[in-house]
Formats: sequence, C-alpha cells, structure tokens
Amino acid sequence: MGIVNVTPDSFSDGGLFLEADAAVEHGTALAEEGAAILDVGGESTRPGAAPVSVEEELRRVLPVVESLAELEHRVSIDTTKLAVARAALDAGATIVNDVSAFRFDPDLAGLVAQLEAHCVLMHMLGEPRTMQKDPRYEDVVSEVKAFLEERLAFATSEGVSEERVWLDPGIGFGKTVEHNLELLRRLDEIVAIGRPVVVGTSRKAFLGRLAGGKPESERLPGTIATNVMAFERGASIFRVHDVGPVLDALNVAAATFDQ
Ligand code: HH2
Repeated sequence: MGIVNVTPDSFSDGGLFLEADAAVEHGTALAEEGAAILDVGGESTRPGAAPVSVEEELRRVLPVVESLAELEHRVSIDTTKLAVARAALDAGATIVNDVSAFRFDPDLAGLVAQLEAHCVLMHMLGEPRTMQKDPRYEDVVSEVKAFLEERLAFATSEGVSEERVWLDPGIGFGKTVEHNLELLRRLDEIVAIGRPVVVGTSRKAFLGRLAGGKPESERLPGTIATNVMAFERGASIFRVHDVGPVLDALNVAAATFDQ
C-alpha cells in the first residue's frame, strides 16, 4: 500500500504532493514500483496537526482519487469523515482506511456495508491531538487486540461483511517506542484475530529514535526492518512511502521463508 498524502503538513512528505497533478504523478510512480493499493489522504494525523474541514479535505483528495481510479489503480481513502469517504467511493475508491475505526463517524460503517467496500480499522488511543501525551496500557497487545475485536464486531453488526475488514494495530498512534516494539514483537496475536493485518511503520518517529535521532529522510532502513519483521509475524498489507525498496525486501524475505 503506497502512501499518497495530499496535505501541507504530513510528518514526512507534507507539501510535496499538494497539487493534484503532483499527487497523481506520485501515486502512478508508486504503482509502477509495485504498490497494489494507493492510499490517498487529505488530513494529517500527526500529533497536533490542524483539523481540516470536509470541504478542504474533499478539494484535496477528490481529483486525485478520481484520476488514480480512472488509471485503473486500486485506491483507498484515508479519512475519518463520512462525506469524504462517500465522495471518494463514488469517484472510484474501493477501500476506506479509517484511523478511528468508525469511532469518529459511526455512520461510515453503514456506508461501507452498503457500497460493499473494504475497510481498514485501526487502533488509536483517543484522538490525534492528545494521543502522544503519556500513553499508558496494562498490556498494550491485549488491549489493542480487544479494541480491534470490538470494532470488527461493530462493523459486522452494521452490515459490513467480515471478509471485507482489515485490521491495523496503529503503530505510533498513542504509543511509546516500547509499545510500538511490543506490538511488532507480538504481532502474531493480532494476526490470530483472523483478518488481514495492515502495518504502518513507514518513517515513523520511533524508528528515528531507535537509530540515534535520525530525521524522516533517513528512516528507510528502520522501515524495511520493521516491515520484514511484521511480514514474518503474519502481516499482509504494508503501508509505506518507499514502495520499491520495501517490496524488494519483502520479496527477498518471502523467498527465504519459503525454503
Ligand atoms: N499512519 C498514518 C496515517 N494513516 N493508516 C493506517 N491504516 N495505518 C497507519 O499506520 C497510518 C494510517 C500516519 O502516516 P502518514 O500518512 O505518513 O502521516 P500523516 O498522518 O502526518 O499524513
């Protein structure tokens, strides 16, 4: 899953693809590198990011979704808003990637059910503005697992077919470095829920910290290491900025594991 951020303020590529043409070109390049899915987002979820209105989010993402879908790419829309998801699905997206797991807009579940879309339900502690303020868990893995099971049950109770739900532990969303590592270490427990697991470690802050304070532009090695690890523990969708290098690493890992 290649990341197409149409935002001025995303943590690693904010402002680079704010014009629709640049974002479409970027998405096309990621698909050529091997991305099976292009995840288009118009609102940054980094801690403290400014909220974006429905109108502004639509203005950013809709032309990009439309063009990428016209080019026959499989598009997911990274949003927590019903109106944005509806317009993106109408424009050709087939997956809703909701970092709030239908908590911010519960009606999103009914929309996904009605249009027979796929969805990604992700764990986050609270909301982006405050999630990194002293996050605490008794046992991060069992709490994230219980949350995802509950959101999966909610989605199916609203009519979403279980086969269309993917789950994501939400690396970096209300988690310390140690919480992120524990989730990756015990990812098999999340995989055991029985739905495909999405992981998003790409260029995230904990990778910089573990590498002695590296900026976003120097976090590809950590991104590769964590995606290979997650793959080994059963994850099946890898949300990344650097599609080509991560795919090479996953292909080598897959060939090795298959022996
Ligand atoms: N991470 C980000 C955004 N959306 N969606 C899923 N399912 N999983 C993730 O881990 C995830 C996500 C944050 O990364 P990015 O899009 O690069 O940054 P920003 O939110 O600042 O735009």
